[in-house]
Amino acid sequence: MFESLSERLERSFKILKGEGKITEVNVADALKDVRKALIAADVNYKVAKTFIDSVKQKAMGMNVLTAVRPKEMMIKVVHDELAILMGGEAQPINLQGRPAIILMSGLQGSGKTTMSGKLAYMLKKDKKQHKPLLVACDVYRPAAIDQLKVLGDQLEVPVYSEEGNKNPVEIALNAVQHAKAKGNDIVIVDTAGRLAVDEEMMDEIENLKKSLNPSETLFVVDAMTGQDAVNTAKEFNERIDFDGVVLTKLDGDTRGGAALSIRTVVDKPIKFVGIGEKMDALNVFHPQRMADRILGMGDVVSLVERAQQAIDEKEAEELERKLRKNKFDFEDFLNQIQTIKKMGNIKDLVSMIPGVGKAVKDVDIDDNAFKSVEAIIRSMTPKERKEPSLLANQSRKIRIAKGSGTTIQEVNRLIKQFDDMRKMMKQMNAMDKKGMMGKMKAMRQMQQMQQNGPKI
Ligand SMILES: Nc1nc2c(ncn2[C@@H]2O[C@H](COP(=O)(O)OP(=O)(O)OP(=O)(O)O)[C@@H](O)[C@H]2O)c(=O)[nH]1
Ligand SMILES: [Mg+2]
Repeated sequence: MFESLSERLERSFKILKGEGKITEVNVADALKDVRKALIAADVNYKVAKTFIDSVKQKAMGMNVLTAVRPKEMMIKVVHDELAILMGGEAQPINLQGRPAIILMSGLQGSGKTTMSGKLAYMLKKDKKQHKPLLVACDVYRPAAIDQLKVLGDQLEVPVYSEEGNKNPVEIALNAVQHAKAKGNDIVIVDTAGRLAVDEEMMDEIENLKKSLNPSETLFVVDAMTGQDAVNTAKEFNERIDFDGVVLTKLDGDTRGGAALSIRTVVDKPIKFVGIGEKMDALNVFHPQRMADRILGMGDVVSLVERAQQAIDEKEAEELERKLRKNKFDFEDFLNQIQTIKKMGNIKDLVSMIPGVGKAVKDVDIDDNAFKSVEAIIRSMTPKERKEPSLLANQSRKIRIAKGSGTTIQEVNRLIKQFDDMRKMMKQMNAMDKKGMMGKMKAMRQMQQMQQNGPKI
């Protein structure tokens, strides 16, 4: 599903390729596919429709900047609109009150207990040095109390529980008194979940909310449950009017479309996401990042922005001119390496390229890895750099290898790579004369070649 979504989006935006202006006709076609892709990513169909309508309105008649093609422009419009729909900015939790009370709610197995622990850990580590107290209000399963105690021990956070007491409201109120006495400034109340929404559970959580008057009531939901997550959120919200959503298990194979739907359907901010079982696997929710994830295109937007900053327009034009005439030489190669270096950490950069992110996660890319390539080029005479054909001469290669502290094999490999790249750039240039993405592809190719190339 991961791949099919990005591919589908790529395809839908491709329709716009070569169009000078965004018009109703080309946008309608592209957005039809985007809508399907959103639904495949678990976005509620009504939400997807409203979303598409607003993107269409924004995109229509927008004059396309000469530097950016309609396709790229559309990606940015869709991306920004997704982020806006999800709340734009990250929303903090409310910690007013002495103690501040955080009430956790949600279905069975959604991750309430785990998230309670994660929150306690985050707050304890915070520079304000909070002293949280965890409260076990799951009165149905003795194991639930033990689970929280184990977490508390591990985190060195106290856990309040009352064996035998079957009244969660009483336990919670007692816990608040206990916190006051012990100087705990935050009380995190973990509650019992049910397999599905039922009256008993709703009554219980409603009573807890009324009696405790928490500063923050969080609804915890498993992102893997897709559309069900939206329905559950709606039902909980109608009953307890929660303050924020926690989306757990985003480390799984889910696109996160539920985030967009929940935000739109219940109009409550998503505040945290859970990304694993460990206690530090908690992130503050960032709408921008979630938009990247839903689009599944890596961070195309910032990639384009960073590329635009680093590449001097004039330089780029000159490079294109040379490419057209097939005059790309080692001097230009060296310049390209400098440009890539200017754009920042190579691994970061490569991982932002759509479809590449996952692949390079475990690959070790050394930022210094260009060093030997640079050394080899710098050991060439200016004439050799301008006329790579001179390098067919064996004694020149031996001299360059010596000068750069490399071997003749490494020099040979670089020359071969350079030839391959020239061919590839020529082909690409024919396909894509002006686009920024074309240049990005060229750089990506260089980086891939570099990975296989001589190592220092
Ligand atoms: N991969 C992953 N697993 C998670 C995450 N959050 C929780 N889990 C796991 O999901 C399972 C259920 O989590 P709990 O925290 O016990 O869920 P709960 O809501 O307290 O469940 P009940 O107490 O039965 O209502 C556990 O195995 C957790 O380790 C997450 O962000 N990622
Ligand atoms: Mg639990």
